[in-house]
Amino acid sequence: TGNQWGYGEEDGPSSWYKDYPIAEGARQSPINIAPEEAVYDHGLPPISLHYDNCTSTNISNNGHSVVVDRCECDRCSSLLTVIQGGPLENAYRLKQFHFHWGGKGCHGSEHTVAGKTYTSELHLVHWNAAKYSSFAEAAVAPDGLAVLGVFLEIGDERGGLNKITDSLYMVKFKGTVTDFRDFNPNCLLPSSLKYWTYPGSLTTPPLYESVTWIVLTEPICVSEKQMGKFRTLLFNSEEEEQRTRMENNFRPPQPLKGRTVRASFK
Ligand code: 1SD
Ligand code: ZN
Repeated sequence: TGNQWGYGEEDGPSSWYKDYPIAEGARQSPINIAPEEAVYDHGLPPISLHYDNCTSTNISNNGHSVVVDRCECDRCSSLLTVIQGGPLENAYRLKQFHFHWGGKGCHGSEHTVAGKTYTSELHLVHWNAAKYSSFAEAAVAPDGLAVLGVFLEIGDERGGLNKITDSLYMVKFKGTVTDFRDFNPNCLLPSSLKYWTYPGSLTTPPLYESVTWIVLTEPICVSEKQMGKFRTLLFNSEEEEQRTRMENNFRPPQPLKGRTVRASFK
């Protein structure tokens, strides 16, 4: 029954531990970030991001979120699309990005800041291709993944997001996928790259404790209309009779268990 997890009453985050006992592990994500308790680390370099326009990517509905996947062919993999610096020992390659969001209102993020939730959270998932030979191998290693988290809040429209929201009608159902070309995730980043970092996990089953989290402090603005388009997606496949809007696909904050959150800024 390993694939039966979701965000509903029966199969939601509070029941994940039954199939995935690591849900109660020592470095689970997300967390509430308490800015007062974060430790400024003057030895933390800035992060640097090099994202190119990957020509062949696709966008899909995996039944839990909408995901933009990069092509893994040699040509695309040779392009330098990486995050480096900050807490990372080497360059981590971008694999995919996806979002978590709420229903109407201002909850939906996974990480919270001093208890504050945001409307949505973007995750750019990278893997340590310098050390591991595949994403799957990296995903189970303590230093295998680096996920960059960006908060979204309601305000002016974010032009760069339209290319994504305009494609969502194509991936309304779970299991659907369509081409998504020439998109550069740079257009979804805030101007400041100030961040918090801590050791954590995937926020969805299998909840592997393999993620170095890098959460940007500055949110980006998106319009209510743009967020509304995410909520037209469905958790269900076309064959299923049930139709449940894809929303509230976030895991709530998990216990810190003695971990230190470091800040790149004073
Ligand atoms: O939710 C994603 C999940 O879709 C998958 O991409 C996984 C990586 O294989 O990462 C999680 S998350 O921890 O980035 N939320
Ligand atoms: Zn995520």
